[in-house]
Amino acid sequence: MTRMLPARDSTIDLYPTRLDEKRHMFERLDPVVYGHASSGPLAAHELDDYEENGYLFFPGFFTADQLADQVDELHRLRQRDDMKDRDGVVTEPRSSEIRSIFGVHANNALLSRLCRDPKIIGIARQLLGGDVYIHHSRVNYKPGIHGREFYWHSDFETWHAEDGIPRMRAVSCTISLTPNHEFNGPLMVVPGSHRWFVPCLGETPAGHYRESLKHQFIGVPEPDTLSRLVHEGGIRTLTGPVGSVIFFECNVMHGSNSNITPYPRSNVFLVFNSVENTPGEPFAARERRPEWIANRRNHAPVRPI
Ligand code: 6CS
Ligand code: FE
Repeated sequence: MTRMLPARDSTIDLYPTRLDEKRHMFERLDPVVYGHASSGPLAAHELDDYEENGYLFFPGFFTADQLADQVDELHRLRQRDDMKDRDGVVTEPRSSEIRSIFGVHANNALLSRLCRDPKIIGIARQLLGGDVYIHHSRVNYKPGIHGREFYWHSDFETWHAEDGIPRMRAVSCTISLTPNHEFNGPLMVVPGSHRWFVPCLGETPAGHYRESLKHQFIGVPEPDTLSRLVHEGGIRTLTGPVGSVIFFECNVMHGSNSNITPYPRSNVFLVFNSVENTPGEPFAARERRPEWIANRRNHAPVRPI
């Protein structure tokens, strides 16, 4: 059973992390599913599945035809020479290729349309129980040959520590724009891990996001904790064709391997947060992250197109 807390004070730190001494993981204090089967596109068994495992996977949610324009856009953006020096564009750790472009829900007409797809918004609203806004969005390119890994982490741990998101009431959504094979660094999740909060070791350095978006060392689990979660829940590798969609709970432990194949693994990545869970001051960092990664200005509910 999830322990529920009646009071809503968004300045109380319920999930202490970035500590100087190891603390054991503990059960989450927030619900996993906030809505009901009657309020959206997901059936009761899908909500139960999400509650239990922390993610839902829909291979072929969109057809490749439906995403043809977005796939073209992905290649166009990558080839533009003026992209690399912009705010919100992150390159690979050991090459100048683009790793991520942030803010695509706001600054790219074609991709923003995809981000407001009625069924995607319907699912996010149903899981989070009402109005949602986008905390951040990005394209993750994971280029061929030089695409480096995303080490194991819980997204919520970072958003709580560095962005001041108080509670676990957010969901990440990825939409594949290339096939995600078992060999080109697809998403791996640890089913059931979302039920545990894993406090992490180490103070957040100044400007941490510049480093962590390329290679994350702070805000990651200790090896023994990761092993425990994996021994309990196993690992699922989410592979599928262009147009596959994954919804994963903000606190599920996940990561992806590097891509040394010639096949890029590119996804649109969206973070939906409940309008009742907006960020305050960071809980474990000295400074706020920039707007392009932690939206504090526009919490207007996303409206489907
Ligand atoms: O920085 C973020 O918001 C997200 N990105 C990474 C690589 N790790 C933490 C979190 O998922
Ligand atoms: Fe993540």
